[in-house]
Amino acid sequence: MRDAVTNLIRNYDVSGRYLDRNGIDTLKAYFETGTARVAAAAAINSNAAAIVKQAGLRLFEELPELIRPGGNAYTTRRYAACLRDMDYYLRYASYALVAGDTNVLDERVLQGLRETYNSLGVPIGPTVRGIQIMKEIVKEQVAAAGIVNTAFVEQPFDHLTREFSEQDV
Ligand SMILES: CCC1=C(C)/C(=C/C2=NC(=C\c3[nH]c(/C=C4\NC(=O)[C@H](C)[C@H]4CC)c(C)c3CCC(=O)O)/C(CCC(=O)O)=C2C)NC1=O
Repeated sequence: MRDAVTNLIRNYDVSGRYLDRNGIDTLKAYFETGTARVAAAAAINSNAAAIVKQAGLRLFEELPELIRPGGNAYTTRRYAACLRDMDYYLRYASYALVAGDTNVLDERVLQGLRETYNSLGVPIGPTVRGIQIMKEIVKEQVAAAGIVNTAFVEQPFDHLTREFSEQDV
């Protein structure tokens, strides 16, 4: 698992270089957004259950067939599994926000997930939609916490959906 700093150092160490202008600029950008990253993680932490619940409601309102007989989230057990998955995405996204790096998502979330979903018939498109809905809700929460520029919040959610979608053969 890597964060923005260890990732940068690793890249320079591989070629035995001191940190040059690019490296320093990358570090500066990371530290300058540090307080906002931590505040975003705090906002997610104190609203996590509500964010997941709200995102689930919006998703099932948009795609009601998911919770009808024959839908993948039909039955209480699968409905709960779906919200639990959303909670995983949210929690790991909060880690990635603090780390300033999406590596934690690759290692802990995305690895083998597509295969699992395919074998269980969990539809990827609606899952991606659910992740995007969570992104919107989190951006609202982070803005409500007084953070002006919320663009960085999009990164982990977009990484999850991009990776999920790209591996689609
Ligand atoms: C931390 C990393 C991690 C992830 C991400 C993870 C996901 C994950 N989701 C699963 C199931 C599932 N995932 C869903 C999710 C959904 N169904 C839908 O229709 C919606 C679109 C969607 C919710 C947005 C459902 C319904 C199941 C149960 C499927 C079944 O058992 O038939 C399973 C199969 C085993 C189980 O049920 O626990 C895994 C491994 N597990 C992990 O350890």
